[in-house]
Amino acid sequence: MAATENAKPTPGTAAEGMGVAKGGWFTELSTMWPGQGLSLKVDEVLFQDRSKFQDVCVVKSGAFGTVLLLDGVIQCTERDEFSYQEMITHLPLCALENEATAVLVVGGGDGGVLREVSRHRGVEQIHIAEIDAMVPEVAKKFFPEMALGFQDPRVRVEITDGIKWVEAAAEGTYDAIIVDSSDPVGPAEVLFQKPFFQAMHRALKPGGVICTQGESLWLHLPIIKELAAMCHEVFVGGSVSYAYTTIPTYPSGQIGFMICSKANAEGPPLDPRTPRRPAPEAAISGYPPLRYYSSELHSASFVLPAFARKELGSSLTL
Ligand code: SPD
Repeated sequence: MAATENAKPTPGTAAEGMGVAKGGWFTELSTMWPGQGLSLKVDEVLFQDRSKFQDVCVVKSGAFGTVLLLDGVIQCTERDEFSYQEMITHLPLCALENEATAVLVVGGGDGGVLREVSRHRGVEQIHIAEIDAMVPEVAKKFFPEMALGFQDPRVRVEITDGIKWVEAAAEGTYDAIIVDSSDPVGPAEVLFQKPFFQAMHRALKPGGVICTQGESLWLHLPIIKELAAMCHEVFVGGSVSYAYTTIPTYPSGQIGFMICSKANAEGPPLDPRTPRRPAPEAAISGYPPLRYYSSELHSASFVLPAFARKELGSSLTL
């Protein structure tokens, strides 16, 4: 037997999780949630390859349908993706004082956030900056209901580094920037750092809003605390807030969003807790209905449990 066949992957890494998939079960292991791991029974591995940036894998699970894994971490499943994609999109877009016309999605290569942005009929330009060309290709093939957004003629796809795209954008280009990233290990690490947030702040119109993947209150409070403090420094005169959604296949069944708005000389900072318009169009031909977001849930999603409010309160403006 070759030495490599005996070699065990390092415990707690993506490689270990993928090894388990071969035995019929996949367990999602990561140093970001040590000592725990969601397990899914895998009926079939539909796709597995290494892109320039990461391991890309699609499996079929009886419990959650088709599942996209990047570096062994669950990005979305057919059964519950709508919770995350609807909330990360409609929280910022329905909160804006004036309806958005120009929206940027950073990451989001699976197309789910694009699908949700495209429900907003007033948006004229939807840009997406995704670093990994393999992700949209795989999404179009294995997640047709999620990749619907790519068909919208308002969408311009750029396979590029999101930071470079944002840095190159003219000041005040976007009404909203949605950062649909993976976790801050690997290619997405820079998307949680101050230079990127400063660049987003610059690229926003006055009164504009960002909404970024903000990890789990149960697992990542120190990371979120640091992120909120950094946002407080960057979005001076604007607002910094945090909301969350429930989703069974993300670690601890919950994921949050950092929502910050840029100061607006014409009025007080945006309070994103109050939706300014009704939920977007749900009945678009060929689209699934809205299945999670509602105006009531919008406001409720900003109400944090006491332990989280205690830790984050000094950095959040709302
Ligand atoms: N722990 C995984 C967090 C993944 C967040 N991004 C998912 C991309 C879905 N469009």
